[in-house]
Amino acid sequence: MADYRKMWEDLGMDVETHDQLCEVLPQAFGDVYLSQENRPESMDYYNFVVAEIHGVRPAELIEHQKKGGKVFGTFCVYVPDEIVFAADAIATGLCGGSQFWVPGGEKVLPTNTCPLIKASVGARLDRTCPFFRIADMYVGETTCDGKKKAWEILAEDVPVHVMDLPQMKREKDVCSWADEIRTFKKVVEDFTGNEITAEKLAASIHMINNKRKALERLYAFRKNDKLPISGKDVLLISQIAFYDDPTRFTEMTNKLCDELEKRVADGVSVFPEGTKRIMLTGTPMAIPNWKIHNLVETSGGAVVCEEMCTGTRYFERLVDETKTTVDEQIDALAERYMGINCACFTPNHARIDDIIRLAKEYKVDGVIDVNLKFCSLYDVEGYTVERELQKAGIPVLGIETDYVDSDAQQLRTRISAFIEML
Ligand code: BJ8
Repeated sequence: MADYRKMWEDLGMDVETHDQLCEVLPQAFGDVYLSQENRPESMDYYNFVVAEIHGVRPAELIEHQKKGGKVFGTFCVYVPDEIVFAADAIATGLCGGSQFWVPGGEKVLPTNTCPLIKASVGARLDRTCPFFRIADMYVGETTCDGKKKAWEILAEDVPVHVMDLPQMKREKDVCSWADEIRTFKKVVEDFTGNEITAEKLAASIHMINNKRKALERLYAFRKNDKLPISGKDVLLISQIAFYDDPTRFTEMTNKLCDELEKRVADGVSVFPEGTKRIMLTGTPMAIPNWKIHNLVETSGGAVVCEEMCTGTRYFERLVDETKTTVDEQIDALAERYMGINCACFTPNHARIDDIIRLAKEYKVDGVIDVNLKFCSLYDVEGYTVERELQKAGIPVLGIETDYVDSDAQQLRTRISAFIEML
């Protein structure tokens, strides 16, 4: 990695502790990613983004701030990035996916809190992630109890705006989410000093839709019998989608898809024939959480789809681009975002329908329901997910894990046994 020490110091980071992360990440990335054979050449871009993860993009964000622009940090796929970009600001995902940040979170949160929340709080309070330092404002939401309370702790250290997400999907709930987006628009306008016009919002809706289309195109290659790209690589791309420049990301992902098209035409597969096709469903996998994909793909399986926020929930369905007033555009945003099926909603049958539909579309042999420890939403919903999958005749394995590696061996045994019986 190039030398970003000065930048990190200027951001007020704890550079020495951060050095420890810089030491382990390349090794982990090398073991999980660079060890794969026959990767598409266009993965070089994403390799570069990871190699420079705390350098290149943070430097771009700082450049943007120097020109008077603002940066908003988000934690959930319900928060509409379109509003942020329409105010000439930048949105960047902030969810922590590494055990490295967990002890920092545990200083202020109960140990039995989900690792995603602990890592996110730890990354801020320990000053060991540039993205968490750079974001001028955090945007939280009322999805789960742990997050709701974590915003109060973070708000003591950084401006936080919390969006009140309804937890049912009646018509009045969609209207209430539209109102919440209107309030968010006002907050963003006041914070940036930039007005969000219909023209600007139309442009940002178009830009984010294009990103969704590129991801949809990428995922479609995984429906092929011969898989031109590994599940691990697609996970990495999904994770990078949360913080890369959206236009560049779309361009690079489409370029990769062009290469994959050729691979399909040439009959290239990165897995031997007969490799079992696995779909993952459950809680999100924030970067650098590659654990389960790595276990599946080194135990005789291939991950062909993720019904997750780092997966299909992030890109399925577009925002209607035909609306011409800001009011109508916001209604269209509310419609699209309320179509995401997170376990924080009740009832949430639509998620089960999604899982079964995706299992068919991606021709999966089995589903692994992966839940982060202490996420009671997905844990409880796992009961219905697993029962309905069994009813549909789709084999399912439920697992609970967190960011530590100590359970990897035990998980490998269970995952290998599951794959073997498919
Ligand atoms: S839309 S999944 S990104 S809330 S933090 S709920 S794992 S206990 S992340 Fe999420 Fe939005 Fe839903 Fe997706 Fe559980 Fe942890 Fe809560 Fe979590």
